Amino acid sequence: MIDLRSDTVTKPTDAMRRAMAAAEVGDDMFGEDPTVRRLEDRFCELTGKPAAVFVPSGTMANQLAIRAQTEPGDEVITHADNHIIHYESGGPAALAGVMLALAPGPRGVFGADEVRALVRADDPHCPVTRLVALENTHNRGGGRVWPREQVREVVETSHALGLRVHIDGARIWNAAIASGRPVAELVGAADSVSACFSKGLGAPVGSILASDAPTIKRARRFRKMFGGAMRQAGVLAAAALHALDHHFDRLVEDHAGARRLAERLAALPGVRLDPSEVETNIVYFGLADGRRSAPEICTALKQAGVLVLPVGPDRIRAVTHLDVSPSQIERAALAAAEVLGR
Ligand code: TLP
Repeated sequence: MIDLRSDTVTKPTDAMRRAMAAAEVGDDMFGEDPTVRRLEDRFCELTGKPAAVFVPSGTMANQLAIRAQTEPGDEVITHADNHIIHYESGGPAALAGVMLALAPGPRGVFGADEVRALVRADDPHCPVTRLVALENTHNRGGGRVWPREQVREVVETSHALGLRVHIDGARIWNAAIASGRPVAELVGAADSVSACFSKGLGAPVGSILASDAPTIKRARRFRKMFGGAMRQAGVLAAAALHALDHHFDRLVEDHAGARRLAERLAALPGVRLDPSEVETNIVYFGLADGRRSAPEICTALKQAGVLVLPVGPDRIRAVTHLDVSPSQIERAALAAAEVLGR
């Protein structure tokens, strides 16, 4: 099976497993796991933020960022297509008790104007707008990289309005490789940033949140409250450190593979896709002719040995990663030609 459903499906390599087995560990709840500390320090260096906390998942990193930077009843401005709305089980409402104000914009990106339009007046009738949350790369936006200038504008405008900014950087690594810029530059003056080691970097578990020290202190309390404080988590942090050392630069291969796949798909009848929009490792394509639904096409592709994800009635997602080789991408394109050409 060629599994293109997500970059979360990667399995730890033998070298990663050896690094995990050799990890020095301690009780992280007592702040005594040296490998977790090393990973948190490394992420601080990468992002230019003073403090970080290792967590089990990207969802928890985002939810801690929201909970730590808001109070119940506050409002968070975010793009209507962001992961925190669609795929975090209603966490912002359930865990932080916040409202979400939805910004429009092409493929997951919005600008300073949208922030200005959505920020609430200082009026006791209204919720308090407290946080702006953006996502880079943007998952449902087809792995789109936020233009750096636009991040800067949104952050500056938000700060001028007294709002904090969180970046869901689950795939910030892909954004860095695609734009050729260091992570710290992409994050800029945003107040918090999360990132995942368990997606394109290929670690089995683990995400992280960086911010200023008081925010991370608060996030650590909520991590405990949400059940995400771990003990000898160094075995997981070791996988993440190994991933940063060995799987970061190679993301360029995933991006090339996604572009090749997109070009092949775009040439098929009834497929709606602009390959020039594929900047990183995520390819979404639409089914234009209405003959078969996305779930039907996905079932047919599965029978041909290729797993992809239906995202709605006429949209499908394919994601490249560490565990798909160039020849497997070629085979997936051939299978798609066979299924969609029928
Ligand atoms: N996304 C998963 C699914 O939940 C859709 C995927 O397969 O892409 N932020 C972004 C932008 C993400 O894409 C994801 C995972 C997360 C956060 C959450 O990470 P996890 O799965 O570790 O909770």
